[in-house]
Amino acid sequence: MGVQEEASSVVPVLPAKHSGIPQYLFEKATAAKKTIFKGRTKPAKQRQRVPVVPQGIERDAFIAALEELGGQLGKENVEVNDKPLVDGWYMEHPNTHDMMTILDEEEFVASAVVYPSTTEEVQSIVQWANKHKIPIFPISMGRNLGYGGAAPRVRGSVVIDLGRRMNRILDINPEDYTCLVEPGVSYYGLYEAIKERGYDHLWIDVPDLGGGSVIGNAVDRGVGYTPYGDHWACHSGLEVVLPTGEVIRTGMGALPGNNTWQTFPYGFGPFSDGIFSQSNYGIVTKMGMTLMPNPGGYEGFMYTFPKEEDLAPLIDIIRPLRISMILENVAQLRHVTQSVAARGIPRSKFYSGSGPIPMDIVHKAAAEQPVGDHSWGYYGMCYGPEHIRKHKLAIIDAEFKKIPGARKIDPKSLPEDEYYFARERVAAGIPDIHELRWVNWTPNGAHIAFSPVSPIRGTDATALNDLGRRIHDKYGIDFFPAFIVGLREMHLIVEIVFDRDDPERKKAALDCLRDLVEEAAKLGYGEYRTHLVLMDQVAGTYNWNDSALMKFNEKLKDALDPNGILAPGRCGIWPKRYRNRGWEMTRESGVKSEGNGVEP
Ligand code: EUG
Repeated sequence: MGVQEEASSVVPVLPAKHSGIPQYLFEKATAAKKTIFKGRTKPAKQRQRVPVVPQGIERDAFIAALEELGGQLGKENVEVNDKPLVDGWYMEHPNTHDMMTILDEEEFVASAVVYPSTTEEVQSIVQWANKHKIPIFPISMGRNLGYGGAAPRVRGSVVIDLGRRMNRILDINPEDYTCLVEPGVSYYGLYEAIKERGYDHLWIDVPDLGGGSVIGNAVDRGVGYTPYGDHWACHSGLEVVLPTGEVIRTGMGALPGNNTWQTFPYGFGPFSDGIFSQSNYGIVTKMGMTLMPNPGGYEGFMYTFPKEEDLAPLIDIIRPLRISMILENVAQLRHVTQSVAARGIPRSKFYSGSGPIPMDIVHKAAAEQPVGDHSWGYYGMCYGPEHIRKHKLAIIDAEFKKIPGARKIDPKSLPEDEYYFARERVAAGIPDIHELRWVNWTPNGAHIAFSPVSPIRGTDATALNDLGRRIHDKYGIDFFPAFIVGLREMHLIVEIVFDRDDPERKKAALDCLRDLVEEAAKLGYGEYRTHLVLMDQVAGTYNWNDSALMKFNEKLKDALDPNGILAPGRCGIWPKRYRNRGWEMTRESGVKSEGNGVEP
């Protein structure tokens, strides 16, 4: 049997394809694609469980319902998912399943994908779903990688791919520094549009990889690396289709004729936006986003620290500097193992044994790299004209050098293709694709994240880092921690890289994640975001006062979505029709993602 697919086609480019790469990254993306397919051994597989029909409706009735929907949207905008599950890669990703699945690949799959072109069509899809009681699952771009990608939580949901036909930039306002976008606008696309219009005074904030949807990332509360790194905090105004088909505009958007929708997020009355992030209460069809002023200069910097134990004192040095904005951006403090992997060289070139790669091998590999050996690397950015930067950089230098053996890396000593420069671009709001490289660590490289939050404190960093190391060792998994430093908290992002064609390593990764979530909760730590497979478990850790918060969430769900059609189970919120029927995924339920039917 041959490999699942070949790297034959060219990488799709913007603006011809809404999910494409900008021209300036074309060669880099082409090279990335080649490397990824070089490491691919996963064979082409026959579909195992077709047709996919969601529970609660008979097959014939479902097919008739899809035909009815095709009549409304046009046949070409309703696709049945009965073809092979092609994983593709980052730039050519599927919208039918999780390309990095940790379960059997037939678990989290769509029954069909539909493509609305307007908010009105989204409303009609929602009305259709209510009429037939069919679960629907909206995606914007479908690049929520590490957290489930495009896959629905309930097997057989009809995925609404909003991005393919709703990808307009409705406004870029160069005076207010705001924009208004549809779900199919990626960071790549927004960046290109701003350049094209000559708005050099406007900056955007981008995550590590720029292919994600600006809306999708914000509603899942993703992060970027400029001072505007908290995407949800920086949005202003939503248009939302409710699970019963009505459409609302939040904040100032409720006032006809306003010109404040993108500048004042709150409007009047309860601030509703929060319930439409990390939830299943509505489908966001438009979102306003604030843009950053070009600071008039910037300078990236990197420091390395030699010892594992430098983590705690360093974090305690970072905290006051970050809160006072001497450290201005959402920076990353990365462990050396991930930095070694970020060269894109497979792990097998360094180590062929089982169990986690020994640290002496990692240090030896790091010593041969341009940055040199270290345990922790801080990637930061200073903004503004030179005389202002100088002042801040001097304070940072004096503080960081309190750690014995701290080294400031001179960017001029690094080759052009070094990872450092990708971090620098990202912290300057220039989208990149470099971060993908460590996925080549294993054959058929996939990743899934463990993402707890803590205050910016050395004791917390150590507690989470020790916990992570201990549990990774237990399962023989390489440990890739990176602290992403917000204003008063840190997201610890631990990426588990695994071979998605190796059932034993997939099981180890899932068992490891279950332990991590459980043990972190015992210490008082919770996740900021999670993968479909962990949503019930993570939601279950937020259980203060007899799970009062989940009871409240369920009350909202039942009021807003009485038929339980919208993204059932997303973020652990199950509608009444699914409750108490074994749909939750926990350690006990193993790898089975479906429950036993739904209420008629
Ligand atoms: C990263 C990855 C995440 C996330 C935040 C940051 C960066 C990785 C996969 O999830 O939630 C380098």
